[in-house]
Amino acid sequence: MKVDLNRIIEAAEYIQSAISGIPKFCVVLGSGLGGFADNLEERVEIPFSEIPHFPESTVEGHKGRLVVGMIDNIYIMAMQGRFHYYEGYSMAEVAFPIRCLLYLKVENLIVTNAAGSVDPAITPGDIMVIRDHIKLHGDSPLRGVNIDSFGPRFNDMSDPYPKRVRELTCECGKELGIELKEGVYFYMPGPSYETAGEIKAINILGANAVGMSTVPEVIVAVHGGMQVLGLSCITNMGTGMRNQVVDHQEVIVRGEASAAKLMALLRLVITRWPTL
Ligand code: 6GU
Repeated sequence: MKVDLNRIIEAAEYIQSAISGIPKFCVVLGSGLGGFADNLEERVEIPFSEIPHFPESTVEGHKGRLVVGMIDNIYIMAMQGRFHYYEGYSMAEVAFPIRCLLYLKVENLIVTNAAGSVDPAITPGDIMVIRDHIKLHGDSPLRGVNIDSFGPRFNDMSDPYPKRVRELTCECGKELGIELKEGVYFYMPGPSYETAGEIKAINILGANAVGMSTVPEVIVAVHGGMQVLGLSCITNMGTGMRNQVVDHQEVIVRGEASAAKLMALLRLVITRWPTL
């Protein structure tokens, strides 16, 4: 599917017609983290399949719907499931939901994911606040005709995960007794997990964790001026960092295990955000 402004508008208007008002946040929930949306009050659920032009999520552990509702009296949207490049979608399709959020004027984006560690100091069960990302893969969700109403052709990426948001998150972590790591997320298109050589290279290049999501969405969000927070649930060590292979089932189970921590953190971050 070609992503153009008309399709974005049609999808966004459908979403708008199904909800009441504009959510203050969208939280994108990664593998094993979908449970967060079940805690929303006065929930409205919109399956991706109902939304015009929305791709459909195909991975195990991803539900494929938008959930809108209240958390501590704040109106938010959660994306249960997301799209990945390895499913065969273009980068622009992967980021299509974020374009819809921009059109709806949702101002804040929290992206979560399951990621592998390439840093011995970051271990399974840790939550890593994303300080920055690296994407050397040549494709971009912004490739093609620029939609000037969202942002400039050559957009700034000097501060995609603003420091004030990261600091707020770390304060919330301290208050909850949740230890947070901070680091750089390296994007890999997948679907294969990395070789041991790739994991070593990714570490040398300055990253702390690696995963197959988040960055396409963040690029589009930053292009459109959203304020972004990225959180990685570390589910496993990268290939070659221990004598066990990376297994998708483990990624799902570990994601669920750190989900409780992440949900408590998300909730507090969302309620504290207004004071930014
Ligand atoms: Cl080790 N690599 C990638 N690319 N994605 C992951 C992962 C590793 N662990 C969880 N997701």
